[in-house]
Amino acid sequence: EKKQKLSSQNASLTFNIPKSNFTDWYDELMVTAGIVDKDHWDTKGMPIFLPYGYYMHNAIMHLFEEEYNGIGIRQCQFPAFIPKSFLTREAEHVKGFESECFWHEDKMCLRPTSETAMYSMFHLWVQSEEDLPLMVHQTCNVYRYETKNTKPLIRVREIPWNEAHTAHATPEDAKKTLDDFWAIVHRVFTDRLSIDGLRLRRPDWDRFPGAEYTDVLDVVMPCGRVLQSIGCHYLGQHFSKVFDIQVNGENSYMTCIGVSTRALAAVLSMHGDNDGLVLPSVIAPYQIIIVPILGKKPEPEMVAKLDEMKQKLTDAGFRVRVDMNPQKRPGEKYYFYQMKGVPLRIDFGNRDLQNNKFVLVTRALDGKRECNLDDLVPICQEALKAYDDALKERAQAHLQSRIVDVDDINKIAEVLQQGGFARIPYFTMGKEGAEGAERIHDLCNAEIRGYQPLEQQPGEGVKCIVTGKPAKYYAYVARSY
Ligand code: PR8
Repeated sequence: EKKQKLSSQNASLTFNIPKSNFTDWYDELMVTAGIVDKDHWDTKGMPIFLPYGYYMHNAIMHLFEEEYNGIGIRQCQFPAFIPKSFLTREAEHVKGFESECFWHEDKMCLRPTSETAMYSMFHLWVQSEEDLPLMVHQTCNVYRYETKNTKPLIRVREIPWNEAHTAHATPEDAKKTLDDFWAIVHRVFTDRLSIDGLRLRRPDWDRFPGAEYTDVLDVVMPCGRVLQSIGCHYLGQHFSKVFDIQVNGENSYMTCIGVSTRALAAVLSMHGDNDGLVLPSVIAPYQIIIVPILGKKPEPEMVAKLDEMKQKLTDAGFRVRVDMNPQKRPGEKYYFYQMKGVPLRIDFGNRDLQNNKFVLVTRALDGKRECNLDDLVPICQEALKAYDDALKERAQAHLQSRIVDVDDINKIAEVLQQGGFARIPYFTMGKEGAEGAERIHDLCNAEIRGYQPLEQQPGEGVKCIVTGKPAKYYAYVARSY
């Protein structure tokens, strides 16, 4: 059975796990749709990225790379091994990461993240004012010795990602770059990938090791648990002090941001449905599949027309395929491409050839339409835009429906039954708040994920629902991956 699944050419594959059973749906779809192979490689948390899945991850990385290049962050590539003496230099950083490192006996580790590698070079590259800001990014793999349950794309030990790192002369300049990062995250996640999440500032007890503060993008998954899909950190001078990155005696102010295969996991989970994947057009390996309805022996006229259609669509910038496989019935092909999440399908038979028509079916939206073949390109352009917009609307409505205000600690668990966030008034995000967070955890098995830095916080008279003290923040509580 496994062997059969490996062949992505096998168009008889259908997918029939309801999304309401999210864990099985996700695990099974990863394999059936050809995203990863986790069953034939015996290393925990390191699945093989198959071409269909890798295309999409790579497409997301390119979206970020282009955005970063656009604001002058230049791409580079550092070695995967980090000398122990570098990793251990920033005290909090090493404390946070040493148990997650794959250590090599030669006093090195595989990078769990690249601050210490890059900043040991920033020390050399920053000599004078002209060298600031120094901004680089790299697309690479990092390695973390994850001990919790691993899960394809979501929690892996070899993590394909992109990380950007910047150093600035002033805190203002560094923080402006953080604003740029969030604008980029919005453009990529919301405008292009049609998904949405909450930007949250993590409490002090849950910061990135070595950061002054940490902002994340938490996406509510279909099962109701949240997934941290972006980590964006203000490092202040923590690293520049110990790596001696300075100009005229002033240590630099630093930032970093990382985006991993979790972005793809969020996209696939959010948009998919009972029939399989539903892909936003920007990452779909092919956006249009043409399924001809052929007789035993296709007429030359038919073949020529299909070639012409494919060419026209390709010239207009679409990624298109024609499935000429005579072994499979059109019905089998429909199910297969549905499962693969191809946004648009064109059915084309002899009758259509004679009438100068084609039939257009949009994935996940209702209805089949008969269209005039002369309008092939504009109709596909419109249909694809409407499709991406519909996905975006659906995702935004999903997020909004998953935020519920709660004013009684005993009601949090009930609200979290349906998943998403419970928003509670809370007294602090400082380290002294950790105890109350633990109480919440014990009571309802959920975490304080943080507060929205751009949201209006509670006014006078609002009380923390855990301690009864004046509430300074609206804290978002959720169960997470
Ligand atoms: C940093 N330093 O490291 P971060 N599997 C998949 N994705 C993961 C995993 C994993 N095991 N662990 C983390 N991520 C900073 C920023 C350079 C770049 C994803 O930050 O530790 C999560 O989405 O927050 C996380 O937010 C992101 O990588 C960046 O990791």
